[in-house]
Amino acid sequence: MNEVDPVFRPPERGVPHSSHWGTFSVRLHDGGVEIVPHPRDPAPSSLLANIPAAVSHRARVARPMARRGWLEHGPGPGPDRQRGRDAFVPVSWPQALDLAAAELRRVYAQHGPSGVFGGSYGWASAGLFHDAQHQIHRFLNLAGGYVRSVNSYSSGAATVILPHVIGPQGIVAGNNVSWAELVAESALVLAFGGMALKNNDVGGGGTSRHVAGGNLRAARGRGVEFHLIGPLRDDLPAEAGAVWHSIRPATDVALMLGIAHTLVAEGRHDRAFLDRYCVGWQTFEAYLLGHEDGRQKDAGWAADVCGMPADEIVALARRAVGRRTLITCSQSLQRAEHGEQPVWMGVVLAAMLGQIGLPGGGFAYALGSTSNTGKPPLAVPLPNVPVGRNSIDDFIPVARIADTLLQPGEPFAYNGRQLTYPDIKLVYWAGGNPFHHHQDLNRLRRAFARPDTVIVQDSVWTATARHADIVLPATITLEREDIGGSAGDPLLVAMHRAVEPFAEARDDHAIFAGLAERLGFAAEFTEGRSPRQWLEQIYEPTRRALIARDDDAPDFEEFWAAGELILPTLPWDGGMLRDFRRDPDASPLPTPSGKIEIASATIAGFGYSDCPGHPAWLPPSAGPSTPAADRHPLWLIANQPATRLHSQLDFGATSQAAKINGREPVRLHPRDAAARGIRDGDVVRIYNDRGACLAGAVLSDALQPGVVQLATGAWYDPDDPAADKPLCVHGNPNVLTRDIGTSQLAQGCTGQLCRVEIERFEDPLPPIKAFDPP
Ligand code: PGD
Repeated sequence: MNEVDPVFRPPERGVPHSSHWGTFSVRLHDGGVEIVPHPRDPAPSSLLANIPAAVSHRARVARPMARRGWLEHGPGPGPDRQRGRDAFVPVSWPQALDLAAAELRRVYAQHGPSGVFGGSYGWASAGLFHDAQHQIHRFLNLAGGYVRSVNSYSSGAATVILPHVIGPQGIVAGNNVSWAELVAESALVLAFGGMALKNNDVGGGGTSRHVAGGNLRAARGRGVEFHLIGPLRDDLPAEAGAVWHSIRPATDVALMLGIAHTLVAEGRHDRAFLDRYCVGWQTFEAYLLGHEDGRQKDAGWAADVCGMPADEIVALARRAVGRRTLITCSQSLQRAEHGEQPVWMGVVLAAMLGQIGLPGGGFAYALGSTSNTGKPPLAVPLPNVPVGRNSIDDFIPVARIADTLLQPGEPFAYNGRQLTYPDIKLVYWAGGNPFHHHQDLNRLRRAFARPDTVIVQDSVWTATARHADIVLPATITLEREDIGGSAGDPLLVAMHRAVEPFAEARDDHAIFAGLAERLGFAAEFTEGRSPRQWLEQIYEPTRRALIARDDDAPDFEEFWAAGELILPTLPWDGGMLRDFRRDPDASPLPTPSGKIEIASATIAGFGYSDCPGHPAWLPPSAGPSTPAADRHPLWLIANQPATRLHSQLDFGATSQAAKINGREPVRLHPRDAAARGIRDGDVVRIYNDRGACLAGAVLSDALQPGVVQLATGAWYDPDDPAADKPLCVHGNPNVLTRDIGTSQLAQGCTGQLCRVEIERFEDPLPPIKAFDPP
């Protein structure tokens, strides 16, 4: 499929703009803003309809605020741990900046940079200059340094395991198998965790063309056979015409082992490929055949674990041989306990089929998990704001934030290293919402009670802002100028300002510039440039690269006036894996052996029981017949929402339209509903030992019985903020999820799965207050 539509014309009217979920233009009306999708986008996202509400919603932070207890008693949580429960007091901008600057000065003087947590994880907004992550890291680097976070909530396990096994995530999620190759070359796709279209709505930084649906249709039209493996039928859209193998949650590795065992038992694995391109086969084969633990991982064994009949496993293994088979692994699979294993085992299965490095074959991590994977890479660099250098190297794996705040000084393992949690006194967050993204929110509340000071910059009253001491109102992208672009999308967008800033909101850059001025490094932070001059400055390297290629290279004024620029892309060449396949000696992989590591001596050397030296079936600690499952028998899948990006714009039209009685919809199988006397549209209480929330029941046979699904992103809304374990009346699943790392290797987020029970909620419905300012 052609990635760049030759008949494309720039939008003729409206203010050009961009978001993580699509490029658009803004038309201004008396009553507000109208969002018009970019004409080049074949399948614009319904998430665009969330944007108009953001312009003046009551959830916007109108002016700087400070927590009363913090103002009156000074930094520190206070003996009553009032953070998140206390009242807020409005303060002027000069006051707010003076307070924040004085506290930064105090903490740096008394505790140094290792007392400041600036990991500040979060998706923020599209726009390469105002990106909150760039701004906060540039600011904190100049302020003296900070404890950073590494990896992401999206891909915590894969990012760490892949370099040990095959190479950096970029080569297996990026320049490896493209959509175009899938359409043209693949014969069979085994999609572990699927390729849900809702996830393809979103591409970090912006996306001008939503191509997944069209490519799936084209592939099916060419006869590509899709198999969806997972407990939710709609994780592959109808256009793929997939065979649905509804296995139990968290058992993909067992199924993969059953397929692998069948290949070996029938002599169908590609021994030549394993010999030439891989190391560690014998070690893994001994495990597979039960020489290690006396247990053959055959199809019968796998069937018992995953619930797919043994004869279907055998049939699937046979169908995967002798044709161009692509194994994909969604990000969701690795966002669970032992999340390293499905990624590693997916690579091993693809190696056993001898397909790695072939067009449309092998293993593709996260193809179909975001809008911008599987598209050709850009041929020129994107505009980029330098963030400078951090004076310290202290870091935490990003999903260990609550452990950090609760357990300062305690040791923990990470990727072969023994590290110590820092003693954080000041937390500064801009562009993220940990009370959306982190697990076990009641535990996170205890963690957020610990530091001396929490500063949050956001445009809206998220639960994170409500747990801060100083809240600084940030603009939304519509209120500022920027350049939109993403490494996986060819359109560079001149994001013009569409509306005036809401109330007293300021750009993150302006807020940090004001702090930098008080702290004595304003000139270093702004380099004397206005935001517009910054845009011109960061555009220049892209333009120079275009000139060097003899491509159309408009100057900044021309680009700005045109509203956009299509950047050249590189031809898809299969990258490092294809070179490796052609000649493994001349083009070794960047793994310790230079080959695909079916067993890893490095990982074995770490001695982690939760991540051994080869892929293995490690039963989840909340699996069948465990105390967790006995008490709360349903698996909850807390996945990405279809109606918003994470928690962003939960008050928007698309997100609100899906709510039931104002609550987030929870899907459950009619059989599970009947057993509990639950009807479609009932408000239900979902609970386990960690917490409870309300949600609106939607009965659906698109789920496996025993599985319920509640998307992330409903704003946390405790009925009684003073309680230890309040009921979230709105439906945030992270009050239920468990706060443990994937393993000692990656320590990634495991928010995807946990055990719950559900009952009808019979009490009077509590009001939703999440969108009311405190
Ligand atoms: P967002 O809702 O996107 O979630 O977690 P993340 O924190 O990224 O939060 C972004 C915040 O930034 C919003 O509050 C928004 O208002 C604010 N913001 C936007 N633009 C700006 C700006 O310009 N300036 C400032 N100052 N603020 C801005 C997402 C994370 O959640 C991710 S990536 C994943 S993949 C995880 N997924 C799961 C999961 O599958 N299951 C569970 N249970 N939990 C998850 N959490 C993770």
